[in-house]
Amino acid sequence: MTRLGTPPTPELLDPAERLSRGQLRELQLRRLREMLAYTYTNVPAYRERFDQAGVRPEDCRELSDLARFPLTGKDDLRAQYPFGMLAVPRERLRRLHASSGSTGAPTVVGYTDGDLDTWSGAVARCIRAAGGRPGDLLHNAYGYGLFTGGLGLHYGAERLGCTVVPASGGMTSRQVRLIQDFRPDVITATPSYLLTLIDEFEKQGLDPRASSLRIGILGAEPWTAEMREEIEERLGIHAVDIYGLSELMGPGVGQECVETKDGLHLWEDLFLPEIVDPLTGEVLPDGEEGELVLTSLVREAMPVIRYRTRDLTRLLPGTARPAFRRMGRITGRTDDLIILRGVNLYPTQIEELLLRIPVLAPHFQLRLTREGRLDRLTVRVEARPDAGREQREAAAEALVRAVRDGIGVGVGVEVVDPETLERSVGKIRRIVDER
Ligand code: DLL
Repeated sequence: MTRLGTPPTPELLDPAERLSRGQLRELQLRRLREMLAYTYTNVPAYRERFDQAGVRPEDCRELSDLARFPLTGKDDLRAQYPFGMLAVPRERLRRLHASSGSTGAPTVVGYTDGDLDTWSGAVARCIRAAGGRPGDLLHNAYGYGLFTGGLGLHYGAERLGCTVVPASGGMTSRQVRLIQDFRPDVITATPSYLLTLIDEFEKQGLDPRASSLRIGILGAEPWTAEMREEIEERLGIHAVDIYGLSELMGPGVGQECVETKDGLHLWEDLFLPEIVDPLTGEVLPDGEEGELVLTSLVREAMPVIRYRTRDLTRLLPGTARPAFRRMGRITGRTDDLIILRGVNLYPTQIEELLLRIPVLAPHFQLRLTREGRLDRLTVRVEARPDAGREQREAAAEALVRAVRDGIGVGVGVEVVDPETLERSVGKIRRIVDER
């Protein structure tokens, strides 16, 4: 494994990263109370919702009082499309981003100068926690555009003092060339796109492990510990997880520290996390798995109170940054839940199982079909390049067994030739629903 950067000395950290847990909680309460009042005054849609629920900003006297306020869903934001959630006049926005809108009206996110500043600061903090340092060369392969990944990482890296290569997603063979020629230290990409890049290195006859890269900052989609191992092994880097969502800002809500690699520290001076039961909305204690709900604590253009992320995880105590709680790896999104003959399963569970079978490559798709009244799931997965027919058959059987024993449901497995499944250039779509 490549050398691990030394942990940042205290003077390298942001003032907020040096707070004690007690000081951080005081800061959170002050900011939360201000944020509730600001939102109530400036966003009519929130004022109505608070009034309907019979709560006023001044009812929040301690952090746990937040549970009295209504939850906000994606539909609440969509209902205000495009600018109804803004707390400032449109002229004060410096930038707009939007979610893809593949499942309805897109959600629009606006940023003031102040918001862009907060965002760059948060992302700079992430890159540093991942082991990046001023002066590093950073190859940014997140997509540029309305998606927050490209520009979010870009300005955060500049803020930290890195040299940024704004590669964006796609044109993969050229990206390999740029990496060979510019010799970056850090790469930022979705894990699925980084795999595409690693494959391209090999296709060009290059050894990915011989590249200059030391660190990968990977996120925007669910990935497993097994996928981390695959990427670290093949590229010879430290791969760490970054989390965020456009509704709250973009990338930079949470980051895994390279020295511990034990889940993502949430920057709780900027975002207040809660975990709720996805069905009842009831707040769950730390350690229990449920849906992550986030409240912005520092935001001008578009404050969000108790936003339901649909992401499933749990809250854990801080480690490398002791004051900040961590969240476990996201196990899945409630939207990606597959219910197969009564059994719940997420694509990450399949990823975990198939990567333990050496003949299978980390490229897979889950195809849902219906036969009569029965739903059927077929895992289409590529074989590793050198696998023979018998090995493939044995691997398919092994995966069927692993899913039956591990998840408790029968699936079909089709092991396909290398390079037959569509490659990711950004966020990968694992589920193909043909029902
Ligand atoms: O994906 C922001 C981002 C860009 C994060 C680059 C990290 C790196 P959205 O397009 O709004 O924003 O999608 C947000 O992506 O609710 C999760 O479901 C998923 N997601 C993001 N990061 C992770 C992660 C960006 N590390 C949605 N692990 C979120 C698992 C993630 N899922």
